Amino acid sequence: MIIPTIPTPEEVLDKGFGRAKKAANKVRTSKIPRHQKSKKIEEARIQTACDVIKESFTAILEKVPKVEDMHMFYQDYIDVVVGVDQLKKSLGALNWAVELISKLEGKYLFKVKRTSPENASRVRSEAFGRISSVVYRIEDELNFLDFAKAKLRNMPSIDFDATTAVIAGFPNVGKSTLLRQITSAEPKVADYPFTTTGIQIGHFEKRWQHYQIIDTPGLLDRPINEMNEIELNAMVALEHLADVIIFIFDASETSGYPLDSQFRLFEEIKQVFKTPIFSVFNKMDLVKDVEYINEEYINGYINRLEAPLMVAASEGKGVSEIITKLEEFNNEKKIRSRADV
Ligand SMILES: Nc1nc2c(ncn2[C@@H]2O[C@H](COP(=O)(O)OP(=O)(O)OP(=O)(O)O)[C@@H](O)[C@H]2O)c(=O)[nH]1
Ligand SMILES: [Mg+2]
Repeated sequence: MIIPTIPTPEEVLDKGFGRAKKAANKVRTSKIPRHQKSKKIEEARIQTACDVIKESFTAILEKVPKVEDMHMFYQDYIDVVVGVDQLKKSLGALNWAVELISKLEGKYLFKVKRTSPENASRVRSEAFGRISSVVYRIEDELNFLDFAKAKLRNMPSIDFDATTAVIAGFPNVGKSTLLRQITSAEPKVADYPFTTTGIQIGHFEKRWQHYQIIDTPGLLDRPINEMNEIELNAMVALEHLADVIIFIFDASETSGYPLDSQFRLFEEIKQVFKTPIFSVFNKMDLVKDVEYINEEYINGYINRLEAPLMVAASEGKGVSEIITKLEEFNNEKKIRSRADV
């Protein structure tokens, strides 16, 4: 999401009061009769300062896209990353400042008109004091918007027309490795959990059909209300983007998580999202090295699943079978949607 540059209160006021000074100089050198000048100068200063400051805020308000008009994925994404309520509250504060400054502008321009030429500068100084305090009142909100700008700068750009598979599973099971194998995306791969903290997207095309593969952060088998921001990013992608979920098990358990826990997460995801799931047993190359993980042990899990695929993602083994399965899924999806029409 593109949030424009957010100024500090000092920057807003410097700009407003600086431009006001220039406007005053213009009046000072103009041909207005001398006895009217001091009032005209102060009027120009108040008017210009207010206009410039209001414009700083309205420009931001106009540029920030409306969250409620965005796709639900982005709404939830923004909510997880910065909080939609807090974002709206901050924009609301900018609006509040604009309205209050408009009121002060009217009030003090009227005061200058009614006061004596000698008193005009004192009235203007009072106006500037009030304006400054309004701008400082929204300092926290400006800080928050600046933080939101940085956090939302790299919001993932989703292709909502492509057939989308979301890769999910425990941390460290090889999700990003698989994304690298299927697409030309290059997410970071490392031998520790939570390497991936955001959403990574890769694309590929097969028979004129566009596929989008989304790699997500690892999930643990714990309730949603105990999940951290990293895990919630994965949940948001699963909820709003997945036509199909590719659930990766680490069959070797070398990532440190027992198959039992991984299976519980699988069941949970299946229940919560009601989206078709492919189950994939990864790191099969390591299975033979682990003493107790024998055929019988793995079969205990495999028998409970619908035709899981056996792969070794880091070696590229079994990856083409995943792609074929995606193609088949896509063809069925097309047939189903034709039947719906
Ligand atoms: N031996 C073997 N190692 C693998 C395989 N797939 C992935 N790995 C390794 O497992 C580790 C984790 O891989 P990642 O792709 O980063 O795992 P991830 O699921 O994306 O991890 P997070 O992003 O932390 O959730 C890396 O050291 C990979 O090289 C495989 O099939 N066989
Ligand atoms: Mg990863």
